[in-house]
Amino acid sequence: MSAMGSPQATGSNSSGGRPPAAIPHLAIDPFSIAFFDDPFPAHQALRDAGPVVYLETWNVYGVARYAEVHAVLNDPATFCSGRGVGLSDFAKETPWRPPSLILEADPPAHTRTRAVLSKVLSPTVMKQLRQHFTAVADATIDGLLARGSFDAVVELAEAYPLSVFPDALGLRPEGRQHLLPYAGLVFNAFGPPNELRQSAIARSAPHQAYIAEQCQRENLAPGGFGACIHAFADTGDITDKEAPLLVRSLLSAGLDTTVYGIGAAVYCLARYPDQLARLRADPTLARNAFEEAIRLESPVQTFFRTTTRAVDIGGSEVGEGEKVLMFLGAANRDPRRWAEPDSYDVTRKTSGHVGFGSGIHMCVGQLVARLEGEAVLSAIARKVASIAISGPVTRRYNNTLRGLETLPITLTAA
Ligand code: 8QM
Repeated sequence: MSAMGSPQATGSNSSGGRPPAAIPHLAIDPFSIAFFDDPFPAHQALRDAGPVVYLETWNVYGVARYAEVHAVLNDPATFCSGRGVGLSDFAKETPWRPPSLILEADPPAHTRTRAVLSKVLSPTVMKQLRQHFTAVADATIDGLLARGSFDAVVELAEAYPLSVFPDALGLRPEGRQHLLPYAGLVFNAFGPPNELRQSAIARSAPHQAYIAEQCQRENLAPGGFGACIHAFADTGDITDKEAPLLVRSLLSAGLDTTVYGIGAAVYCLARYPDQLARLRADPTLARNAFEEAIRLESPVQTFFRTTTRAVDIGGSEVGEGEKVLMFLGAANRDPRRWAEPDSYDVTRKTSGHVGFGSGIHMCVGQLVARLEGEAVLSAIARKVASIAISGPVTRRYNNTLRGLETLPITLTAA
């Protein structure tokens, strides 16, 4: 890595005249159950091995330090998305579904679709949703306080986004049971052809059929995100063919991510009662408390890029057409960047975390995610006195998403 922290084109001076450094080869499989169960020692090994590593299990490069992850995210011309952001290289393999017009696209095509989704999910639109999202969060927490003990994954982390996001999108009520399985499939499919990916794809047909149908204009209620996307086909910003695929992006990325984000935040508050106390003392910390949970747990753990040319990373050359795995979760806990990286601190300066990515592809739905997270944590701050873990916590395994299968908790009212 150069002093400026940005990957350099190879050629003269690319490594200051020094010979290229050997790239450490590691046997770590970041898509194995053992890794998912406890990724943190492996994250440290990946960061400490060097600025770039080679992962022998899948024949890809990896970056796990904050500086390199940030640099790769912010050089989309060298580290492209158009060949896929999973392990599969779309230049060599047929994608499992038609590529996303935003996630798996590069400028200039990406710039146009991104502009449309930015307008659909703009601050103005969030203002219109805030009152409803807040009221539903308050009612959800009131209902859970009345129950006392429940599974926070199903009854809160899944229930709340399911009660606001599909309606905001304009989906009909029937068939919504396909939404979470479809998203689980999308995130497993970014991974290698392991059991998680292969079994998800094998079971995918009914979920894919449901999603394709709901993306059609006639199935999206007026005033929702979906209808709003289709309206941009009338103004010529996108074509009639592109609109359904952009709706598909919201159905792929808009629900499970916030489920895992809210789950992460509740899990943090349950494990750090002192931080719940600080949040209760100042409920305006809700938005930052959610952001800090995104940093600490990094619901989206990894993404790939593909090199468009030979490039110097940290003094080592990586050739053209190579997959580079970015460990967002490891970067978000890199002690080179963060003080007390493994602690949950609701007053931490979280800006610069890469849990939503960084650069031109940074989460286009981040305002919706933050609105949901803030609404839930604000309701907890105002209404909940304590959160106790009251049963066995189990992990859910996914090639890209980090989160829990079950989180039994008991709430007491303020
Ligand atoms: C992940 O389909 C898509 O456009 C899409 C799918 C998944 C994501 C983003 C976009 C990053 C949240």
